[in-house]
Amino acid sequence: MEKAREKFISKFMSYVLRHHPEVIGLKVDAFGWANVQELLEKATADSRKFTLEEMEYVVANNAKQRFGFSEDKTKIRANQGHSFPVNLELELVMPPDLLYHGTVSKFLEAIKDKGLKKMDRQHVHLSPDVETAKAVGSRRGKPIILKIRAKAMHEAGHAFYLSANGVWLTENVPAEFIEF
Ligand code: HQG
Repeated sequence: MEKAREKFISKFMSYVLRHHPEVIGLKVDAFGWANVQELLEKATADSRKFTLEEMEYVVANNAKQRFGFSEDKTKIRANQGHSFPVNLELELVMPPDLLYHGTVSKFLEAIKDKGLKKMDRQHVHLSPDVETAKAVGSRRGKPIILKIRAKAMHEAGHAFYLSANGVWLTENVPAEFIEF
């Protein structure tokens, strides 16, 4: 598939499955699942027609593994990144000693003051390695990498989850656990 086409489908699916299913009248259940046929039909009605084969290609080849099918492949959902409340049936997992967060300098003062907040999402997103955190921060400018003392947070009672695509999620990161 052409890269531009893949990106268009991935962006569209991210938008409706994570943020605004209502803009195309798509139903998403409490677990984040949408019916595959309904998504294809509603996308077509919105002049954004793509095929099941194209959807399958995007799900399989997405670099960040943003989407997943249900076992019987009748349903699809985003693996993380939602802005509306959704039960992803995430398992509590013990984090490694350190995790990383990529951000930009203009947020540093607020982060030093209030810690990392989930902002418009359902969790704070943390990366398992510096490279990934750099890529996340670069979306907004020159990346600044914060080291998160994840194990110490866990010992202090903070819950950590690992999404199906390898993103570490937690409710908030108090500033005392951040190395600036
Ligand atoms: C910042 C992408 C001020 C935070 C990526 C970040 C990731 C604060 C921004 C995923 C703050 C929120 C998530 C505070 C945090 N004051 N700013 N107290 N606490 N911030 O996009 O982590 O392509 O919601 O540093 O690759 O950047 O969508 O979070 O800059 O995995 O699949 O507020 O999104 O994945 O931004 O990115 P976001 P994020 P996808």
